[in-house]
Amino acid sequence: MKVRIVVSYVPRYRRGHRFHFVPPVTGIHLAAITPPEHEVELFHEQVRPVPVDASPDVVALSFFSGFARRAYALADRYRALGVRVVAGGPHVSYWIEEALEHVDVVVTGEAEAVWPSVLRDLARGTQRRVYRGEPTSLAGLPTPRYDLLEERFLVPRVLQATRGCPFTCSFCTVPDLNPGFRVRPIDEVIRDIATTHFPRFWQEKVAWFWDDNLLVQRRWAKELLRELAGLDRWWLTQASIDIVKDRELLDAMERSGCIGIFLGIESLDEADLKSVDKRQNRAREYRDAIRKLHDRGICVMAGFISGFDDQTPEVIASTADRLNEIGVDVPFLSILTPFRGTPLYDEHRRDGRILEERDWPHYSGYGVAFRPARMSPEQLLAAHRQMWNRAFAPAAVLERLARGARSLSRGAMMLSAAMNGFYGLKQITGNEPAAPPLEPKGTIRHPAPGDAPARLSRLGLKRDGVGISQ
Ligand code: B12
Ligand code: SF4
Repeated sequence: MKVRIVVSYVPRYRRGHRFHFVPPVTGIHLAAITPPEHEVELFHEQVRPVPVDASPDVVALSFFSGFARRAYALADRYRALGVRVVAGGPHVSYWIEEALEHVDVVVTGEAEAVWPSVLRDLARGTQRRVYRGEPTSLAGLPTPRYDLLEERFLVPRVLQATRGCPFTCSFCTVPDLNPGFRVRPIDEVIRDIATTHFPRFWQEKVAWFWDDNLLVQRRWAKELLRELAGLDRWWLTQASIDIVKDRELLDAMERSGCIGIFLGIESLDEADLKSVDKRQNRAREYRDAIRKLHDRGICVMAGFISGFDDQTPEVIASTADRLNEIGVDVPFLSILTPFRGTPLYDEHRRDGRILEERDWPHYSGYGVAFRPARMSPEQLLAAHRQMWNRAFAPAAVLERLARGARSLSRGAMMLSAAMNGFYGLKQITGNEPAAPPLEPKGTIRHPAPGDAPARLSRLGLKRDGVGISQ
């Protein structure tokens, strides 16, 4: 069969992006695990329009909640042409019934164990409507199909080396979606990084791990870093802030070419962190933690969330200055979003705080889909935009770059300059995060409170307070 994989996307800025740094790993991974008897093509809607024609036998759609309406519209058009559509990913894993109104087959959870049989059944015309992908071992996974990537992605070597996270932040679907913590065999990760795939030197040089929390298992991580050190690469990933307690790990990160770490800092206030069960963070230790990474020349990218219950519009706007004070090199500023599959969703649903009239575009990370405690949804949106504009104003960007020039390694400085330049340019040209449209909207049928069976319990797993156990 001819399988067209489509990764849906909706621009989240008023005038979209001109540059596209990094692709998702989802599409190239799904293409790699597609059995060879099928012909695969791949489209990232982020960088080029997706053709809607009847040439593929099957369209495989992947999307986040914020892009669901767009993906469904695409699915409807393909189905009108008689093309069968399969959907997977973090949205449909929790919204099966909704997705089945637009697609033929839904794959929930992780695809590895079921994808070949989904395709086999489709080829025979005996497909089921729902396949439940359970977490499996990460050993033996193929190298992502980098050859299928569009050239417009500047840093194409993305990969995943681990899955899952031992923490339980209440706004995050990872503990439920990817339970436990699993690692790939190190030689297979190194194979994916060591092999030559790309035409430009920096594309060979940089490896971007799209992991949930790469460095959790310290022994495995240190061994991986030892191997990486021999490759003369630069690498980046997401990690939890507790890594700074392990000096040996930090040194190994520096030696192995780490140029950037994304930390989910989320808030500068302890009460906010406590309210979302972010127990690994200590606001008073941020400055010191960031200094330890700077001492090794590593660029600190940090996620901040607006919309915690204790926050006021003033607190949110002032965060823009406070994040520079603690030393963050590149801020990523989003709005709290109650995704189904998280404890936050269940709480907000129970307390009647979900804004049911707000459709999926409000779940893109830059919209407000719930009733904040101490301000209106409109005030939260406005405060977030104010913070974003302050954080990427020329003075704030220059302050970060000047500090970076003193503390960051060459690769880390290039990363910081590229990211700050990218967002700074958006700020001065008024290309800020777009406000999601209030109309037209679809209908989200939220389940009755308490009627949101978490994947975790279906899998016979439970949260034990520090992580996930059987
Ligand atoms: C890497 C990552 C990013 C990267 C890359 C984004 C991208 N487009 O891929 C960055 C940092 C840019 C990012 C940004 C955002 N992210 Co993000 N991200 C992740 C993360 C940590 C890993 C995703 C990943 O690549 N995994 C590895 C690949 C191989 O696995 P996978 O994508 O899950 O795909 C597997 C299955 O889902 C399934 N599958 C997926 N699609 C399909 C399709 C078909 C047809 C089939 C059969 C199977 C299938 O099979 C795959 C193999 O098992 C996840 C957490 C997680 N564990 O899912 C969050 C996550 C996906 N992100 C999330 C969010 C909310 C965002 C943001 C909106 C955050 C924000 N506030 O701005 C933005 C959106 C930006 C954008 N442009 O898309 C949410 C999505 C929740 C939801 N219901 O939508 C997640 C789940 C984290 C969370 N908060 O819970 N993110
Ligand atoms: S540390 Fe990050 S990946 Fe882990 S549960 Fe919290 S937000 Fe999710």
